[in-house]
Amino acid sequence: PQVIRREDYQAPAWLVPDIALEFALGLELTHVTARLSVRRNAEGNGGATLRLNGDQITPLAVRVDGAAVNDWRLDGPDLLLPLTGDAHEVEIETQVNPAANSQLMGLYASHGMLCTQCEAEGFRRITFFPDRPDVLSTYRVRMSGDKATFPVLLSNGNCEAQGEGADGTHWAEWHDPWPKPCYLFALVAGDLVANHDTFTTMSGRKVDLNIWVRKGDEARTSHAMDSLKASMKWDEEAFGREYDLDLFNIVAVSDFNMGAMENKGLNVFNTRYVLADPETATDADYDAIEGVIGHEYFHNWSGNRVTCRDWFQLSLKEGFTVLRDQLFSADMGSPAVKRIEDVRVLRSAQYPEDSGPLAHPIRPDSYQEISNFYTATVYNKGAEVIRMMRTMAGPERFRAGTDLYFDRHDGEAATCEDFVNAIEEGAGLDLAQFRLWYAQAGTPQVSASAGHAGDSVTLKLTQTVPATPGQPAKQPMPIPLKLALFDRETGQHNGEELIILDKAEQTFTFKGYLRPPVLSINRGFSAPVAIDFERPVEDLVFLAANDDDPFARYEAMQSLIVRHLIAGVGGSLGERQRQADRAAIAQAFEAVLADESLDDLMRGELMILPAEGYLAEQFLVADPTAIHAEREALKAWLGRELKDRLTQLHDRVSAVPYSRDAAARGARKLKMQALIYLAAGAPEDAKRRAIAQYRQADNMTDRQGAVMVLAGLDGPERREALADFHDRYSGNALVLDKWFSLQAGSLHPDVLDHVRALAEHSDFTMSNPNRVRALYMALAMNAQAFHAASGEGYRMIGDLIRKLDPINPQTAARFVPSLGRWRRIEPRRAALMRAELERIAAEPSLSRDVLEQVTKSLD
Ligand code: HT7
Ligand code: ZN
Repeated sequence: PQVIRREDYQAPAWLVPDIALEFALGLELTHVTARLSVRRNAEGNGGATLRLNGDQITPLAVRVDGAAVNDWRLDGPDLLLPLTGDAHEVEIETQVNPAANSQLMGLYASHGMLCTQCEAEGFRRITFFPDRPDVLSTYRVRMSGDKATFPVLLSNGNCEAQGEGADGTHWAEWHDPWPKPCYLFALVAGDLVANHDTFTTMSGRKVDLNIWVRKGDEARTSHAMDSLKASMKWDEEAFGREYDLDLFNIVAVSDFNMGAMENKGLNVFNTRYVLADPETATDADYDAIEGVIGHEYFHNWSGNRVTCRDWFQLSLKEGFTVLRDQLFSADMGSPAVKRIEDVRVLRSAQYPEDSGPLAHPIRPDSYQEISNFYTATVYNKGAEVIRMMRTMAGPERFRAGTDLYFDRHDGEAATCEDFVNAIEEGAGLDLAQFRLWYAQAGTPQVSASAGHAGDSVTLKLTQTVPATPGQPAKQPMPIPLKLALFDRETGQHNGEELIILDKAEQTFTFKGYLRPPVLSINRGFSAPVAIDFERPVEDLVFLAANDDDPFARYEAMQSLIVRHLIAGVGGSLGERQRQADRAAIAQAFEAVLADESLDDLMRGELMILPAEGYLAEQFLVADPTAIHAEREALKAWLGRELKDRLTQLHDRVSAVPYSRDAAARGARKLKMQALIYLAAGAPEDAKRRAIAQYRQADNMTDRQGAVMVLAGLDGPERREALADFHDRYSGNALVLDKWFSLQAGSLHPDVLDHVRALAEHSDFTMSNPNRVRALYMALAMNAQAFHAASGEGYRMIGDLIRKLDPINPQTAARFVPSLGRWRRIEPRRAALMRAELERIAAEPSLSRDVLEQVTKSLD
């Protein structure tokens, strides 16, 4: 397989300042004419031949400066065209069958509409073009099609003309004044209706906003519209960024490989991140919609106005935009809860990448298939790396840095190095050593030990960055750690400090402490590192009850539980210690339940047990069944021990009426947490409560929570609730996805049988990525079922990958990492996982996507 390397970058030999596209639209046959004005690039060093990328297309006709030519040739999927001068008009005709496009890349049909997905390399499936992000063009698009099938015709920019054609057709012409790479091109044609609104920008320009959906869905777009307007305003205030067109369109599509796409002026969204009402969307769904709408909107500057030079720079736009959407969501709701949620995602999705066979730096050095690099590392760790710069500079100086970055690179295709340079200059930081964060993979491990003598505290810190594939030895990186030293009697500290650990080993001294203080370190999760700090249980109980940094409080609670579970799984926990640990954990829970200074959203957060995946990360070689059993045992013990408190809690929060305000959302979160513990410790009681909650539910958060609990328990109530849930929402694809996920992710011992039956259900289809993920991602993340000793869970995921690969390779490849972690799993299961990977590798014609992930996982 061909390996693309970052160090091989060469400027494009030819530029394409303008392109005119003409589409004669049809669901089964769309004819495309592309007119490219091409100009030799003075900075490129290519020859006279123009290379245009293609993928599964053939040219029907090629013309240069108006005359048909036949001296072109195909080089694999690409078209090579010899040119004599420095500037030409190149015209190429192609045709595609959108209905047959099951990969959902390029131009495809979804429920009778046509839409495009061009990032990263989908444009080459529509027409021949230099499909690379550093070739920027202005686009004119004319499309025509049957008016009854495609009453709405959309593309980027502004609609400049439209009219009627012959035989019931109509047409529209769109022009986007902003030069853009082809990955930001979009076209949508279909029978859609819009929720329309307007936004007035900070300079007083009125922007028309439309959210386009299928008829009947328009009533479920108001939260998305509110989120869009809030995003536009926030980006003006927080980053000084104003929207730059008179129109902003969003289209919701039910067949989509990812969450959404930031095409210029025409964002295309997975319906999942647009449609919501209280009856069908949970509070988590509402939050996700706000976050993704913000994310795509913020790309208008971080991604579109300043784009990437090449795909190795992906984190330039994605890491930065994730940080921007995280800051936005924090400002819209609870910053403390948002930070905890973001860290939970990082630990459960990114840490395993960093410690597995697919580990890569946030700016990778090579790839075979770029779609495999839309990862939690590039996105979420990328955001953490930029957040560290913000922490070191402070928000104002960081803003000066981003202002400089946007000013300096507006209209350009930039690099991560350009970004760091701008922050360095604008914020006044020295980031020479910090650049290692872009180059080195792996989660740094920091060990801490503290000593006390006289009035001095000495904190000794060491750091190591683990070896990762292709990177056996690492250098120390600058790690900004926020800390505070608490007086254990007064419960106060003298103010937060920021220290930078930038050597392999360093000692920091703090004076003025007559008693040994309690150390709160990595407050706010100021650095994406793992901290190992041996300390007495009492200190963790103290911080869990007293720390004024909400993240640190959560972290203390988690550490208390993590160390107990690790000892339990490792077999080093005597009965006396088990009882003592449990008492300390129960005491911390009691404190959380009783603390009136906490709001319920935060209280709910503090009650969530560490995820099994995160616990598995703590072991070099993990036994997932033992981790699951130990975690469930603690949950059940807490459910029994705190039964009265939990039932009171469930009663209190059940009385809070539905609303979208923070208090009511907090109440629903606690309702769920109370039920989870009761289901483990007092199942009969939990079952009664869940049934009542299901019957009384006037919103999806409560209803889904109740079904989730019932789905894990045995008995007729389980069957009845699931049947009712299915029938009630039989026409709603997004809720049916929940129905599949709830069963595949449940605690029920027969999950594998359930998944097997669900795969045969008439509502299941391999052609819709949401449905595939709903069933199989939930299974792959359900440790108890996925890691069944028989290996059946592995077999089911392996079978899925092999069956899905010819249909949708991108989605299939996303399942490989679950099997790829075999080296970190106990030997018997590891052998079964590896065997499954080998079975996939033996398939005769694997996609590049799956092949890359499988071979790297077996290496
Ligand atoms: N920038 C978008 C990435 C994306 C994508 C990538 C590969 C294949 C399909 C895709 N759909 C969207 C999404 C984002 O991060 O904003
Ligand atoms: Zn993005």
